Amino acid sequence: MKRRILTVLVLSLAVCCPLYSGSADYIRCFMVCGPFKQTDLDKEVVKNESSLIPQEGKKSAGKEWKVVITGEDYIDFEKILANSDNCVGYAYVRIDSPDEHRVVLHIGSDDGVKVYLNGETVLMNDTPRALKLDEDRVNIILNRGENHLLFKVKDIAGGWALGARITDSEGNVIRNIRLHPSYEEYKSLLLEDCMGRFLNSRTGWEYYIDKDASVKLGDVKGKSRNTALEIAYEMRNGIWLGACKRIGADISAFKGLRLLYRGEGDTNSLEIKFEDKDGSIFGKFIPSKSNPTEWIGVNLMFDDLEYFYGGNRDLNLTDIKIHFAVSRKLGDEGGEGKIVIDSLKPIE
Ligand SMILES: [Ca+2]
Ligand SMILES: [Ca+2]
Ligand SMILES: [Ca+2]
Repeated sequence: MKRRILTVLVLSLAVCCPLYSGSADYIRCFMVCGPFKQTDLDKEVVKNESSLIPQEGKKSAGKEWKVVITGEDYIDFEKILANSDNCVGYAYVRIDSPDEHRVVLHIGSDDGVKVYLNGETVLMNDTPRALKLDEDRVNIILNRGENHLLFKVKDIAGGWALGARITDSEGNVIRNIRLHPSYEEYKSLLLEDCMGRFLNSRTGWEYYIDKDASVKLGDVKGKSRNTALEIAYEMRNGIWLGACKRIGADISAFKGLRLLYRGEGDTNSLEIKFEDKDGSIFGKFIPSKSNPTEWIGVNLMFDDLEYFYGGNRDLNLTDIKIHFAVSRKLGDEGGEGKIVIDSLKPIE
């Protein structure tokens, strides 16, 4: 997969971050461009806009096309383009169809929307409105081969969003068409973003400590000046301590997570543990210490994790907690130390 991370934006959910749990197949990945100061949907922002075939990283009217992926049923232009009013933005997706297909395009938008398919206007609804999924339904014909679907969405004030999906005339999902860019291609970026928020938010953590040990989570600079999670601990008379949190994402589509970390202080054992809903705990021991300036990458392959205890012998990856625990094993020093978790990135 070709990934240009810098030009890819990831839309996120406020609290939790299921990769996707919607029931219908809303289009979750688009190429977008904007905002443009314009409120007349019939006025072209880009010359011959009806026939636009954008390319990621290329510009139209001075603004770059970016791939966005969303875990929700719609894209929120206020988040991905700008917190803006009296403007328009484009969203594009290519549809590859094996045959000519009569299908139904369902659209919800905030506010008005104009839709072009293969250069023709298939919908114009210039209404100030809140997002209501499937509010507009349009019968369209997909050509055999590539089809270019372009949405021009206008915002007068407040929210600015688009939700769209394609079904047959009975409302069933059509399985034999392919979308580009696609959720499948970019889903690892959605999980990457989710893991970033998992590490960088201080809410939702549970702590466990032995005797008078202590553990404190904080923010420090990571390897690429990102925010990283710092785990500062004092073992005192205890032999273990840790913190854990639900990641709130289904990670079963991935093979593992790549951990990037460094550690300083006394020598102990760092345990990365995965706990599923029935309490099965699988994990891996790694050193708590590194050369202070050195970042260590560890591939946590789900199939290679050791069964520790609890639950059944299966690790169900659809809803897990991740634990960071430090323990004083035989030969370890106890004492104190700091561990910085830079990132946990999906391995496909
Ligand atoms: Ca707005
Ligand atoms: Ca609006
Ligand atoms: Ca289990």
